[in-house]
Amino acid sequence: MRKVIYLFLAIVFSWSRESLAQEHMHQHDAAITIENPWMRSTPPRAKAAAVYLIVVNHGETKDRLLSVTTPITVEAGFHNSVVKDGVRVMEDLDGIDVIPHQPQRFEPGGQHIMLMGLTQTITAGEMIPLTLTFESFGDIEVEVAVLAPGETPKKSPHAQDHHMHESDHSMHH
Ligand SMILES: [Cu+2]
Repeated sequence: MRKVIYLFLAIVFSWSRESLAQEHMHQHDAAITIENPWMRSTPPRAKAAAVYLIVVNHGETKDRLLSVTTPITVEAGFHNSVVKDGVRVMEDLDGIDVIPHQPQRFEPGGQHIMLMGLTQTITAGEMIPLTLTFESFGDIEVEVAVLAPGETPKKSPHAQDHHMHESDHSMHH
């Protein structure tokens, strides 16, 4: 029951935030943009999934990414994937600074957005709504593209051309 109430609140919240986000777009002329949000489809009964994207600050002042929410889970946060004593572990990040003209990448094998407590399977082709909250800029709403296993994300202007590791993601949570 508690879960149902939280989910309901999350949905109401995302609705009211949508109108706020639109106002922000006008006020700030999109000083911060989100490029190429994507995630993998999940296997049945998966409890967690990672979302990848790039945050670009086109402005002249530092901002900070504070939180992330989605109507499909009651719990979402930022993680960093690091190797400790030869074992890959997830570290919680409570916020991420977004420096002007230094794109912040959330990508496989590095920092990522973690959706936890999944109650549904996420299918390739779906678009998952996600709200990113910044200290100064406020909220940005994005639609996360769900890719099938093996499908490569499209290149965004700030994407790095390096080797991606996704395998580390199947084992945590
Ligand atoms: Cu994680």
